[in-house]
Amino acid sequence: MRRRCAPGSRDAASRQSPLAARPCLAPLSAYKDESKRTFRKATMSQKKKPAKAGPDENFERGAGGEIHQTANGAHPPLTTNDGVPISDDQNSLRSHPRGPTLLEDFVLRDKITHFDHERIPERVVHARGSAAHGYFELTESLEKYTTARILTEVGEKTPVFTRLSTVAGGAGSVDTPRDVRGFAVKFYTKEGNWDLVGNNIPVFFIQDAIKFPDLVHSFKMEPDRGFPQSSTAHDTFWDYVSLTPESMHMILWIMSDRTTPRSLRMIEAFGVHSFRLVNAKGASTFVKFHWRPKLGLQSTIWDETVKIAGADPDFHRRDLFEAISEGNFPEWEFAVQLFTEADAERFPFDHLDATKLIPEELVPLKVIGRMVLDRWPDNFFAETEQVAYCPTHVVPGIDFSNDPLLQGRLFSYVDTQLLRFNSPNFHQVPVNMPKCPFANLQRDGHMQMERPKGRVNYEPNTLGTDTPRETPQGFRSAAVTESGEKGRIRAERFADHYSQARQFYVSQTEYEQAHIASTLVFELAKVDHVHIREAMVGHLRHVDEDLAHRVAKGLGIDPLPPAPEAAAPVQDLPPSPALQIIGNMKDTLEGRMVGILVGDGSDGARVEALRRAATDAGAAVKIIAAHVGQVKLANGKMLKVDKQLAGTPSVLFDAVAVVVSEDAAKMLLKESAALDFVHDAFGHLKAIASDAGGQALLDAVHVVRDAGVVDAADVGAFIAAAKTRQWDREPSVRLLA
Ligand code: HDD
Repeated sequence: MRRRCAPGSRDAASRQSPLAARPCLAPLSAYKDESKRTFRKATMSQKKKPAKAGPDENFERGAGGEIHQTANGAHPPLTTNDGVPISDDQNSLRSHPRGPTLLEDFVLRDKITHFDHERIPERVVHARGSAAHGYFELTESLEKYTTARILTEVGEKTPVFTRLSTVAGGAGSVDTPRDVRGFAVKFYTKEGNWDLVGNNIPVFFIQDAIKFPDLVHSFKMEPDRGFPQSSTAHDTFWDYVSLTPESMHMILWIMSDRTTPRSLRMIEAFGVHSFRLVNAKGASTFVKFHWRPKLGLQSTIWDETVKIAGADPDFHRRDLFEAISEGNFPEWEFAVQLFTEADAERFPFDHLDATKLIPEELVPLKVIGRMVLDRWPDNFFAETEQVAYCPTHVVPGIDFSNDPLLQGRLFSYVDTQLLRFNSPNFHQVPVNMPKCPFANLQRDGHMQMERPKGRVNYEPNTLGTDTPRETPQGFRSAAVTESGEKGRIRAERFADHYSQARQFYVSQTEYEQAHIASTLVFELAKVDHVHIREAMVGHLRHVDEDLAHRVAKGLGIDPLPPAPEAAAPVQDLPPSPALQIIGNMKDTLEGRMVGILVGDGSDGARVEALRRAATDAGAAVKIIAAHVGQVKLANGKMLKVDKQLAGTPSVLFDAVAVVVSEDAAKMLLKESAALDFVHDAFGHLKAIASDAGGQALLDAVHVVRDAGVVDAADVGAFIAAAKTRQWDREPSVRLLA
């Protein structure tokens, strides 16, 4: 079992390297006792004796100068998938040193075949996602309404796995397109897994699942050209939407800054549909589920979002990873809206219609728990990619409503997992497996991992002494009386497509309304077909005449196109401030990021004061300079630099400070990244602190002092301004619709 090598193979490279003294014949003595060890044992010994970080001594040079790593006590032997030890993982088996590769090379084929099959089909929607482990803790019991233990056992911590995603882009797309964010939570309860598969928007585009494939086809990349990758700003989406008035409410939401979140830790999320809670007497109550971020809502401005996509395509994933790694665990309140059938009758809309929400002012939120994400997955593929959420996964005490969108989802998710895993055994993948005992008589199938014993695989039976049996505590559907005429009929009350879209718009602050109008102009301006733009403006006339005017002006449409006939009268519902982002923001630096731009000669005391104040207020602080390494401060001390300016624009921060000497400022005036740093921070309505050197940069890009542009010496003013965005500045930096 000795590896062959060419004669005289101690080449020049190996003579100069620390590996040079080693003979080229690999001393397979390293393996000599290993053949008796199982892989499992090797892994266990690895755990006991952690590997050193960085290269260890067990390296060999091969004939071609390539590096071989050999097994030792800490590193188990490399094997094929059948456990055969591998002596050479760098050279395929050749008929002679310069000859063809031999088909018999099972080591090569084992490795390449597995690699070729590394991917499973990506999710048709929500392909790009990031996930984390954590727990849910109940703080208030819903015992009156449900038997579900997860909603009745106060203080219990239930493990969860939560995946946050964009919808339209592929798995490798950027984190920050304008898009809905998926919010899927798998609760590993004592009574089985409960999957609550929601979004960061409380309503949906369509009322019936049968429309879903058309909706998705319209917003994904266009089939002939393969773009845009993850954007709705194209003809096919708006063509579909312009012919689907029921989507208008969701359109208003996606045109708002809800779809440009600052961080996944700062999004609100919703179960969307009405579900049912069922109590011990079998009585049911309707429920809507809500997640509210502890850090408050925070979004980015479109120009900022666009630049983040270039500066850091993994912006949200990195943010989540870093927050969890640093112990700043993201947290959400869990709240419910509870209402009866009789309450629902009085609503001015149908709660079974997923294009409608229940305003908090109508049915207040009751906070009953919290979710904390405190552990990043060990392996992205095994967990984040292979997690399989299905709205069908409910536990006793929770049941479905007749929402036709939900009813269709109940079929779709299991079906999609069967395609992704090519197996009905996807529940056996560890991330999908219940953490409570589970047993049934389903058997076999592709990639079966279990080894059931005995001859009885059916029930009822008399032969099995320990086979699983039905239980009175098992899941029971709510006993609901259904009657009516069968048919492909939509309930009449689903016909009101504009009232809640109007309510959403009039509930926003004037800044948010301007962003909605500008986003509509931006998106529709990317639509080539003028008739589609006009049709959209027509719909907007039902939402708000002023909004329609603003969008028409931005698109150069004059006169206003006629509004299409509305299927139901448009109601003037009372404004709901709970629908704002600005109203749900928190004046805080917690979970935020502050960047301090420095250079040689910076005032060290000033930098330190800013850093300490921002850290004390809960922010993470990064020191940025033209180069990484260190800068020499005015007091002669050295300061460690975290990030290089060219790769760290201000869009990555919530507030910035520029503390540079006047000499350093002269250099930075020639660096466009430095000018963009302050210019963008100003344009994105962020707080800026500067000293005299920093002021030179501000002057160069015509930044004028306002409440958010402060002297670096006034640390208190900087921290106060950094906790929010300077909305009043916006009209001076941007022409909004
Ligand atoms: Fe869906 C994935 C959320 C309507 C069909 N959906 C998926 C994910 C989320 C949502 C968060 C990603 C889960 C993950 O991280 O793995 N979907 C929603 C919400 C909807 C909704 C909130 C409306 C209220 N979805 C919806 C309909 C259908 C689907 C109407 C089909 C009839 N959704 C799917 C799917 C996906 C999916 C094709 C793709 C990957 C997957 O399921 O696991 O089955």
